[in-house]
Amino acid sequence: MKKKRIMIIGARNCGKTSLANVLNDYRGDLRKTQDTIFSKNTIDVPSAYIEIPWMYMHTIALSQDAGCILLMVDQSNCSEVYSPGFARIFKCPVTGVISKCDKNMKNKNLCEKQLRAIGVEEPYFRISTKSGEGIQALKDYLKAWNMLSV
Ligand SMILES: Nc1nc2c(ncn2[C@@H]2O[C@H](COP(=O)(O)OP(=O)(O)OP(=O)(O)O)[C@@H](O)[C@H]2O)c(=O)[nH]1
Ligand SMILES: [Mg+2]
Repeated sequence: MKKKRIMIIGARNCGKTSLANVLNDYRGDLRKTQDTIFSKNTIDVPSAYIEIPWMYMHTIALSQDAGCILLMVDQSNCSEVYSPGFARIFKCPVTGVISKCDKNMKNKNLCEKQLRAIGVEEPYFRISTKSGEGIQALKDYLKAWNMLSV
């Protein structure tokens, strides 16, 4: 059976690859690419797939290889990028992640509101790959789903 990975979806620059690197225990440079990146534990989805609605079908197709989805909103830049109810198009479980929680604390409630509007249920994970906040809690949650090895 094909390995099911954690699919990471989010807007441009929201911190998808940084989070993927943490979940893959990769400590090298932050590589930039427009392509989908399949790694040990993750599928890093290009931001174009959610910014352009007709590309949603590619996201749905990719999600066949996902055991769960992390849907990210960026606390440092809360522009609305998802259509209402977006999270409900997937068959696998969707978890909300608020990235860059070390920045713009004033946007905390707005990020939570955005996740609710796109159909993601709590709990939400507030993380910072810079300070490390929330990373262990997210890893533990993913381990409990058997999406990360111990
Ligand atoms: N302050 C802060 N910066 C972060 C955090 N995570 C990532 N960054 C920075 O945000 C920028 C974008 O990070 P990436 O991980 O490349 O984001 P991405 O979503 O993969 O970007 P694209 O693939 O280009 O859409 C980089 O400069 C990172 O160092 C975070 O938790 N806090
Ligand atoms: Mg990236």
